Amino acid sequence: MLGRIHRLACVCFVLLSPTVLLLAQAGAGFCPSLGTRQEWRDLTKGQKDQYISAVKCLQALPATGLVKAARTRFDDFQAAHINLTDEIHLVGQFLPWHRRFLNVFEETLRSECAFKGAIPYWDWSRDVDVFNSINNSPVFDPVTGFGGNGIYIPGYAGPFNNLTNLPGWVPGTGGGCVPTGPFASYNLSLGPGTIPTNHCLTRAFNDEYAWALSSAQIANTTKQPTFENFRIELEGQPITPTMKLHDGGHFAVGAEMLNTYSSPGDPVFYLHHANLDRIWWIWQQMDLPERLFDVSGRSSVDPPFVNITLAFELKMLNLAPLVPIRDVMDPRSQPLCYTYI
Ligand SMILES: [Cu+2]
Repeated sequence: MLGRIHRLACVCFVLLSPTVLLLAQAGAGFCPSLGTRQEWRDLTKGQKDQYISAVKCLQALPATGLVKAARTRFDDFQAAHINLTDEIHLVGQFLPWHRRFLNVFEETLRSECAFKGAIPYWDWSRDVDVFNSINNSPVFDPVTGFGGNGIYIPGYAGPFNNLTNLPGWVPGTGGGCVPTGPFASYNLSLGPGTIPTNHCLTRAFNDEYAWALSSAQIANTTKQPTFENFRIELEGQPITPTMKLHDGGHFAVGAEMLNTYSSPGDPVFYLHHANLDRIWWIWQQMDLPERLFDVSGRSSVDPPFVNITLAFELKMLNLAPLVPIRDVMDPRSQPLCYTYI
């Protein structure tokens, strides 16, 4: 019945709203219901437990063989990201690819781990606007969150000891294994970078980068007039001279999260990227007729590249079938079917 009302409402809106007309033109699939993605601290204790349990379930299921060194289904996702890293960052498909990646992760939590909810997001601005720090974030609560900082290693400069080369580098506070929370005992098999090693989950909180995650920085991002300006402003270095929302989050958490290739080894990766995806959706909704299907940007970092279009296909390797960017432009349509509150 609900579906029918929705469908009827759509028929009316086709006459009235250019947005729905665009949807109709794209042939976007109708969603019987929408998942609700919420900020971590707005979840109930029960919802938090359910999400953590589902991720732990994925970490207990065997890998499907994309990469030999991957041990679990959770590692399969990290493996796909590692293998595709050079094709999906600093390019036009950066946001669409990560939107689809989270969608497949969310669907896998549901289909293989009986998860009933949606991926939560981490709105860092709620931490840094108040504390200028991510240290006290409920996301990193040792009991109801993802565990906290890594154990302090004096002089820590990353797994390859090369972070001191980065512009504006200041030493972080942790660097070692995360001793608290639900992932303290998880044994990662992939990373750092493209190297497979057995290691614990590491973090190195760095509040020197907290400023990059403020609501003022979000506003700087959402005020961009075109997708081209928006995606560059959001993704950050090395295309921009200073840190932006995407790299700011990776730097502020540090260690596992700081590695472009292997960062999905930290379960917080998915919450960080859900927030970036939410900000993209906020930006789209500010002018839906213009922005719902607005994509652009080079297709690869190195030439020869083309300008991506809606027909550009997003690879998920053995995680999921190829889909064109067109199919991930509207979170309210198949295969995505979610909304943010
Ligand atoms: Cu990525």
